[in-house]
Amino acid sequence: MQRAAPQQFDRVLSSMCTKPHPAAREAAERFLATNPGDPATYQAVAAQEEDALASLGEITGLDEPHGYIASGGTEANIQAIRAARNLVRDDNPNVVAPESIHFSFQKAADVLGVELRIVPVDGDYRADTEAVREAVDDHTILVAGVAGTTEFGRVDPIPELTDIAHDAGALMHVDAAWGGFILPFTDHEWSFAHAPVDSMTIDPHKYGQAVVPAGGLLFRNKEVLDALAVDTPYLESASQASLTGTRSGAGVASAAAAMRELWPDGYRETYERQQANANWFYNELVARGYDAVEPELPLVAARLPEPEFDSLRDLGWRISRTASGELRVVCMPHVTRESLRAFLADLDDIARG
Ligand code: 0PR
Repeated sequence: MQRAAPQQFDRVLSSMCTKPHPAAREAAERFLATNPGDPATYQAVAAQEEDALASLGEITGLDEPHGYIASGGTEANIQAIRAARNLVRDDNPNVVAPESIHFSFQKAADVLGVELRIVPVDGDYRADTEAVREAVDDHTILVAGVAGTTEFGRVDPIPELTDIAHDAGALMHVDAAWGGFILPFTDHEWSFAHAPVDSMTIDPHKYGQAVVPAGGLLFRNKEVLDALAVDTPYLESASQASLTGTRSGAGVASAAAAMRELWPDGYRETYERQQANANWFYNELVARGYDAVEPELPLVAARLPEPEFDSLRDLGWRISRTASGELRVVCMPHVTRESLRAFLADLDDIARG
């Protein structure tokens, strides 16, 4: 029987997934048949999950982290809103978020029956705090900010947004699904250490270099996590807070292994290398006359004419565009300087005609 070729990563420039760390891959394989959804039966993987949560707590400045390893950022975001909804119990709840919010919020609003109030971003693609302040009201259950936006890699003013949320009696959620393993090495104010944020999404299967699926959901207070729990009468453990029932033990064990291996030095080195790659790539694009957005995190967006974009895709480059049409290049751990050079060489050939 012929086996399908595995993903070749050298031309993948738009994904937020990457090659897992070898230790993560090995741990995943060992835990393939375990189910952290039944921790009393699968005790070894339950211990791995504790370990992963402790690491996530260190990374995000949370001394006593409550939460779990989810299937990804989508589940984590849905669950953060669900927890707020269950806790606050408003008859007409709304969630306020900047337009840079990931599309998983649309799904969350739809499944949970809450109104999603999208507000504009400022000239630098960050949540406009005045617009957020105007949008919140007595029915706001949660305000969300993004720490590392999907399209431009921007960080919202999290401390200010947290004040606005709490003044309105709402919870504050930070979506650091992509940025969470990068931001500890920057000056940004994004974490539990910088503001009394209530919940956070931070995905080991993105910059954390775990295998898919491994998302992270964290809560400052146990009470908020408990708002998600349902009774599990025939299991030995009494309740379950996750959205899915059976979960991937491979994802959980790989997340724990990746963080044991890489936090903090490995992640710091990756960040420094990839930020340098992003800055270099940005300068190269600007030198060629392209209108590019200065990278704050390792993600470069630039205006590229449609024919160039299409030709690059035809050459096998895996690239994507923002909603407003810019090329997005996400400098994930697998993206090398060599590969960016090859991309620019192809772009130059195409532009020359
Ligand atoms: N929050 C943020 C800020 C994200 O960027 C994403 C995904 C999510 C939440 C949702 O995470 P999950 O996809 O784990 O549920 N951002 C990427 C995107 O939409 C996801 C992605 C990943 C897309 C790999 C393509 C790809 O090859 O662009």
